[in-house]
Parts: sequence; C-alpha cells; structure tokens
Amino acid sequence: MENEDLFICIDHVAYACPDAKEASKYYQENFGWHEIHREENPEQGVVEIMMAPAGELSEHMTQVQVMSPLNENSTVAKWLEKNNGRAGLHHMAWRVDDIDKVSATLRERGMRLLYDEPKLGTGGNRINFMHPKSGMGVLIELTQYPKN
Ligand code: V0V
Ligand code: CO
Repeated sequence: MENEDLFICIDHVAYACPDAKEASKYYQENFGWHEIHREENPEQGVVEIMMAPAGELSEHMTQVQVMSPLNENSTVAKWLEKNNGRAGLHHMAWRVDDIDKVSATLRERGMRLLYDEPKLGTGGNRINFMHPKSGMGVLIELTQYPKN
C-alpha cells in the first residue's frame, strides 16, 4: 500500500503541560506563533489550543497542540503525574483523509486502536489513537477533518 493511502502529513504534535494558556502565551511571545483554535474537550479531559507559525493554516502545515488536563481524572493528568509533573511531548497526530479506511488497514496489520469508533476531536475532527505499544513507544493519533 502506498503511503498516500494512509497518512497525509503530521497534523500536530501535542505538548502536555499544567497550563495550556501559559504555553500559548510562551509560543506567541517567544516565537510569534498564533492561536488557531481553542476548545475544551470534556470527553478527552483536556483544554487544548492549536498553535501555528502563521495566522491561517496552509496545506500540510503542522500545528502544535498545547494542552492541559481539565480535571484530575483526565488521562493527561495521569500522564503528567507519572512524569513527575513535568511538561513534555505527549502524542503525534497524523492527518488522514478517511479515518475508517485507515483504521481498518491498521487493524488488519495488527495495530491496536483505542476506540472501536472514532471520537470527537479538535474542531469537530474525527479522532482515534494507536496505543503506544503499537506505536513503538509513541502515542499516535489519527485525525480526519470534517468533510463538507
Ligand atoms: C502512556 N504511555 C505512553 C503515553 N501514555 N507512551 C507514550 N506516550 C504517551 N502519551 C505508556 C506508559 O508509559 C505505559 O507504558 C503504558 O503506555 C500504559 O500507560 P499508563 O500510564 O498505565 O496509562 P493508561 O494505560 O491508563 O493510558 C494510556 C493511554 C491513555 C494511551 C491508553 O493516555 C489514552 O487513552 N490516551 C488517548 C486519549 C488522549 O490522550 N487524549 C488527550 C489528547 P509501560 O510503563 O507499560 O511500558 S486529546 C486530543 O489530542 C484531541 C482532542 C485532538 O487532537 O483532537
Ligand atoms: Co491531539
């Protein structure tokens, strides 16, 4: 199978920290990055801010997702706790065109996906994750933008 049948590009790299707003300010003040989108996702237990080097996304532009836990039950709260409270890189997200097709292919190849069906991600995207054990130690997200 050709790569283009699976992944389009790296959509975002996610940085987990205790305070996403503080991280956003840091990116803006030091690097001139822009806030593209900000939202709370109760199901995922995070407040997340999408940052980009330009004010508008262009094709294949990679973003940084800065995120912090919404509450102590959040998987990100658990991750930070295990990391002794230190912020750091949490996951990498691949942009896909058809998450159902890509998920089926990855499952056929023995990859462990976390959800049976995609869940709601940033900006109305459909998301799923490959478990770190299937991602050679990296938590990999699949993200599909809404189709009009
Ligand atoms: C855990 N592990 C990781 C990891 N989190 N490895 C790499 N990167 C991470 N982020 C490893 C951990 O070291 C253990 O390895 C093993 O996985 C089991 O971890 P655990 O601490 O016992 O934690 P679990 O199993 O309770 O939870 C881990 C999973 C959880 C990955 C299942 O974090 C999860 O459900 N993540 C998906 C949801 C998520 O991350 N949402 C926040 C982003 P050893 O010690 O066994 O070797 S939301 C988002 O990105 C959105 C909305 C978006 O972009 O649209
Ligand atoms: Co993400």
